[in-house]
Order: sequence, then C-alpha cells, then structure tokens
Amino acid sequence: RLSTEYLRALPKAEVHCHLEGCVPPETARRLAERHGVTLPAGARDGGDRYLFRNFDEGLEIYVAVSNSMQTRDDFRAVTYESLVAGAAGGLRYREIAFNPQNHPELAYAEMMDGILAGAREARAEAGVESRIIVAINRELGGEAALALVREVIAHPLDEVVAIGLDSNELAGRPSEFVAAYDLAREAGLKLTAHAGEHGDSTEMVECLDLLRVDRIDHGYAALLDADLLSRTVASQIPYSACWFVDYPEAEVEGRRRDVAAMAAAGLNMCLNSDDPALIGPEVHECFIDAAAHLDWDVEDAERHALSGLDACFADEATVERLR
Ligand code: ES4
Ligand code: ZN
Repeated sequence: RLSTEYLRALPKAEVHCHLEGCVPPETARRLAERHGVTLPAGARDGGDRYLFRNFDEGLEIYVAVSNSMQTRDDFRAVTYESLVAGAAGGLRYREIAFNPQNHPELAYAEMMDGILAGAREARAEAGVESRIIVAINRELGGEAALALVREVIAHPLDEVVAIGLDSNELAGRPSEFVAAYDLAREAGLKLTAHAGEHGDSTEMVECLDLLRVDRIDHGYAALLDADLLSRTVASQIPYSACWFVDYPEAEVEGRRRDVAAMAAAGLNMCLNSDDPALIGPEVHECFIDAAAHLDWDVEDAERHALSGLDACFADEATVERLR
C-alpha cells in the first residue's frame, strides 16, 4: 500500500477547482464580518468545517462566501492562500474556476487583477503554476452569460484560458448557452462545462454537440448511456472527475464507484478536488483516499497524478515543463 507521505509529495495537477470553494470557514467569517455579509448557519457554526446536508445547502454557502469576497485584495489573498495550501500537498498545477457573476460589487478587471497577483505570489513562493477559467453561473441564463463572455474578451489575459459552466445543473440546460460558447470559441478560449453530476446524459450530449466543449466537468451520467460512453471513450475527450462529494457518506461511496467505473471503461479521466475548503479534503487527500480504495501501485499513482496535465488548457511549453 502506498504511503501517505509518498502520495502527498507526488507532483499533482488538477483542472477542476472553484476559487470560492477554496476559502476556509475562518477566512470566510473574517471577510463576511469585514464587509457586513451574513453567512448561513452552516458557515458560522462548524468551527473549521462547513456544515451542509446536500448540494443546495452547499451551493448556498458557496454563494454567501462568494458575496464575502468584495475587494481586489480579497481575491489576491484567497487565490494566494488556496494555491499555497494545495502546494503543501504536492500540487504543481491548478486550473482555477471562478464565478464573476457571484461578485456583482466588483468589476471584472479588478477581480482578475487580484487573482493574478495572488497566483503570481504563489508561483514565486511555492512553485505552483495556475491558469484561470471564467465560469458562467447557469442559473442566471444565456443573456447574462453572453454579457460575461463579452467582458472576458474585452480584457484579454494570457492566464485566462477557458470559460466554464457551473452552479445548479438542474437550473439551466446547456442549449441556453450556445451564443456564449460560440463567442468564446471564436475568441480562442477553450471550453468546458459541468454536466452529468446532477443532470442526466442528455445534458452531456448537448455540451458536446451544441457547446462543442473541449472537456467535461464531472460527467458520471455517461456510465448510464452506452452510446455516449463509447463515443467519449473513442474521442478521449477529458473528464475532470471529482473524488469526493460534499454530502452524506452513502453518496461518497457512490462517487467512488462511479470514478472507478469511468477509469475501468477507458475514459480519459483525471481526479480533482472541486471545492477543497467547502468539501474538506485537499487534492492530496483525494489521492490518498483514491489510492486506498482503488488499490493503486506506484505506476497508477504517477499516471493519475499527472493526468490533469493531459486535460489542461495551459500552453504546451508550460505542460512540458511540468511533466
Ligand atoms: C460546484 Cl461541484 C459544483 N458544481 C457546480 N457548481 C459549483 N460551484 C462550486 N462547486
Ligand atoms: Zn465543480
């Protein structure tokens, strides 16, 4: 059995991690107090853990924590601290998604400036590389998404590599976002989207056929759709799977089974933390738990640890340097 020291030190890359899900409760409470934001009880009463029983409650905390990040320096500090925390567990590369629409009090350029400053500090001090995904909140609809993509394009930045689509999968079908994805693609951005975690495989097919995504975030519903499964095994489009779920133990077991089945089916899959502070485990803890449950040997561990680099949207020279 692989030791935790080995798995912690192993250089790892991940591509599915939400910035606002990287804020520890103590930091969230400090920011909320500073800016006069009321956090839900689950963010106030759990000490060093967030307390929630299902995805909706988790998302409610996520949005409240997002609302507590209101200045350029809040973004700088959260980005810096989250990357350093990852690097302490062997993280070498992270693609960070964030939701500008959940921070209406701050201009896009200011948020980005803070995030990129934090990323630069973490790169210099902890040797962790990063890129940014601007994530669309699907609950706010296609028009707002299009406006967001226009804003992204108006502020071109080398570190901003892609757009994503997240928040409640049951609140907005991918087909609503065709115009936003077309515009982003024309501007040279890469495309990813959450699908097949809470929604069914038809949403994943829409992501492939209508949004023409370069990657699928989650995607467990492919296991229930033989056509989609064989299609994506053949295409080898990357899936960014997440090892832990945020709610009861039964669902964690189900997730472990899904991830194991995806790998066994031959999908091009990498392992990610999703929301390390909100859910609890950092990326190295995902690897420690996965190694134990999937009975990895050294070869398996090394392959999984860098599979995020096969799925990532950084330039080739950066990827080669990290390999
Ligand atoms: C998220 Cl796991 C997940 N799914 C959708 N939206 C999200 N935002 C933060 N974490
Ligand atoms: Zn996610």
